[in-house]
Amino acid sequence: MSTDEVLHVGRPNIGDRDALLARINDMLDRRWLSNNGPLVQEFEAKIAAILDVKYAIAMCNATVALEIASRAIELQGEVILPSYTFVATAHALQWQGITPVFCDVDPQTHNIDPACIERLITPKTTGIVGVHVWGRPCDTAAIEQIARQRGLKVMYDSSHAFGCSSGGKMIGGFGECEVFSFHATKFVNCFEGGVVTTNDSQLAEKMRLMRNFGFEAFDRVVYLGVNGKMSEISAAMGLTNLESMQQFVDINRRNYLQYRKGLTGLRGISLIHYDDAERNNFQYVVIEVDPSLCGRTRDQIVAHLHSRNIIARKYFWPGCHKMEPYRSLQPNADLLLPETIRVAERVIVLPTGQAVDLVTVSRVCSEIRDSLESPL
Ligand code: T4K
Repeated sequence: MSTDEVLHVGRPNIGDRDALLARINDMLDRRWLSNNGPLVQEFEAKIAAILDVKYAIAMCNATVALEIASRAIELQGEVILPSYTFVATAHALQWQGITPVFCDVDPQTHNIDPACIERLITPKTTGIVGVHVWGRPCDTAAIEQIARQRGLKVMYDSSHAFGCSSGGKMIGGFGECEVFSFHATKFVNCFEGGVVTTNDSQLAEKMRLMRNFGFEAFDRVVYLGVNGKMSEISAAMGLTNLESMQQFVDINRRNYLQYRKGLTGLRGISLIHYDDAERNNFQYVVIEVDPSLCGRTRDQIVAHLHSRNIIARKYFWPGCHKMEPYRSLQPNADLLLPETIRVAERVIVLPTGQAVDLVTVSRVCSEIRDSLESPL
């Protein structure tokens, strides 16, 4: 890749084009473009098999899937979630009148800290939404134990965690349900798409109805519903990408290992670790900057990279609690989120995926080294 070309985080992986185009041709011949078509059903069956869950319900994106899932499990009042997540996790709750209550994270894992959950529980709390940030699993055992003791519902935003495991079990079967994103930037994508997984047949049926306006049959509506359906062309892309899923993981892992080599020895720069005992998708290459050790702030390094056309990202700075409407509604949330603030000020997400080769990874690493060595 030339240094003039802009290098983004989140360039989509593209599977076998001929297979995709063949599926699209068949779809056009069938004249069945949406509304639970055969490609969506095939995609759902494949996701359920990969994740070893009974039910997978495909939706138009993960944000709408989170909204439908949280309504289906009857979350209301206050719900505890991390502030250190993409803002969609909080918006999905707030959008339907639920108050997101922001919980601090464990600085080692970047995931919601179960030790901080209990002190946020009030009589209005109805549930907990864990987020498997970067695909690294939440402490599901601790979260679900708190939930059981306090009579709360649990669901997971597993947008980052497709193909990842927790304690050897695929993420997808924890809590009441889990929500995956298949957005263009995810390592398996449907252009836009989301899937909710669950082992609860009644919940699955309820969500199927809710994603289709609540229609149970022609002219018969049994729930308040919305249009959350996945289109056939999205499922065509998803099915095609699933066929290359292992190849995408291998590329991500190869890039991750090359980053590890290239960043070794850089004081104050640490690459987050993925547990070799688990299945990982390696779709996020995440470094943490310790300014006291490397003499540069995270923002100085990001500015250097951007000046070199490497559009590294500061996910999930500044934390949901600092974004509207939460910033105005909960101006003192900061006080309970010291680790969130620290992590959000240190993280840089680097480019990876099929569009990034080893030479490019080495270039990004040497630009990071230059940013530490160049005069301020
Ligand atoms: N929960 C969590 C924990 C999530 O991370 C997300 C999404 C959701 C929920 C919601 O899932 P969805 O409703 O989207 O299914 C991006 C993605 O848009 C977002 O899906 C993702 N998380 C988040 C982590 O990253 P932004 O605001 O950074 O998007 P944007 O437009 O800056 O795109 C990122 C980069 O990707 C661009 O710099 C260029 C590149 N790109 C993007 C697209 C769409 C391409 O090269 N080609 C493309 O087609 O949020």
